[in-house]
Amino acid sequence: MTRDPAHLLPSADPVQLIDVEGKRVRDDVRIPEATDLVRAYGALVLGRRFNEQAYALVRQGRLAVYPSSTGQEACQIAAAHVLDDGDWLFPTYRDAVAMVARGVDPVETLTLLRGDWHCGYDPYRHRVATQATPLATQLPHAVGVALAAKLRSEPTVALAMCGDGATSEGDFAEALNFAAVFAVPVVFFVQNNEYAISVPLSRQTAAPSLAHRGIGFGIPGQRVDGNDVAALLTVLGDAVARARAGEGPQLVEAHTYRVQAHTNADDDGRYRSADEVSAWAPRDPLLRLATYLRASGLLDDAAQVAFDTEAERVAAALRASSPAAPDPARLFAHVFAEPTPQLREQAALVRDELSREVEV
Ligand SMILES: Cc1ncc(C[n+]2csc(CCOP(=O)(O)OP(=O)(O)O)c2C)c(N)n1
Repeated sequence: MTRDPAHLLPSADPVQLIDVEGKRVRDDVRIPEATDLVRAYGALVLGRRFNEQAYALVRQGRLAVYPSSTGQEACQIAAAHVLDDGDWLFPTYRDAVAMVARGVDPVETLTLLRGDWHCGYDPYRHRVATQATPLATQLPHAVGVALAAKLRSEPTVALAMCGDGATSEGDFAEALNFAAVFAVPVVFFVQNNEYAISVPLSRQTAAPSLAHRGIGFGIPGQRVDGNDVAALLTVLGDAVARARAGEGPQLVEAHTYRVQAHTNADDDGRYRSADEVSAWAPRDPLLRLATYLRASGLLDDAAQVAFDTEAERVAAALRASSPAAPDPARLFAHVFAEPTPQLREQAALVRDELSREVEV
């Protein structure tokens, strides 16, 4: 084993292949095939519409909460598109669009965010783990799946998503260390969107970048422009290929920005300026890919209409769905085989509370 850390060092700047004006840069790095870029663009259009519709459902009181990935859709699409069918995706609460891009039914995707006690879909069908709300807890789970794949000599890669704030959790350090020591095929994909609710990145780390944090674990780090889906497909795709080839865990940090508030329950005006937010508008992931594809003759009005129509079909399906309201009493049903006295007491309190509710 080499002790020279040079090969673990991330690039000084995030890798970018299509700049904010939609122009190709960096001839030395492979750009994805045209068909992959067009497919990614269609998924971006759908992802943006999904985010808008889910946010609207919250305002109508039909969804409990929605942590939007508006502005981060390139990360979402790339995370899904770089995986093979047999791989596993481990998403967080913010990664509904990645799950949809992986094939999970859009209506089922929102089950957790409606406040139900289950995730709403079969995790084994599309190999998408349940969305993790406790920060970073999905990372050791992904390492476990990757270790199992290695022990069984299966070609499976686990891709685990997390935010910049989650990198301060103990689970992040434990997952990276275990993964590196046992050289398992896992890719840790950090969407650095600059904020953990109101806490800025400067309060999470003093490292040169989050990708640099891999060095201490013996994991190579990569930095990529998180609003450039072409760069993401290449960098993340290469990381998945290396993990699959037996080169051990990989850490990829995507530099992006959370354009909307943390959730509908957050007032972001209290901790950041409107100018800071609007400065990210020209870096929008859809805008620059559309400009690039149009200039390259890969996207015309007819193709755009087809993508928009598909996005509207999914938005209409979300609006039309009216799943039964979750029964709060079921919250207690699957915690332990034998409920503890405390749980029984809490369940009784909820039952009592519900019995007092009067129709208005
Ligand atoms: C273990 C744990 N501690 C605290 C929280 C409360 N919490 C929810 S989201 C969040 C911020 C996470 O920020 P980040 O990891 O950057 O992801 P982002 O929300 O920006 O996608 C916090 C502190 C939680 N869900 N889990």
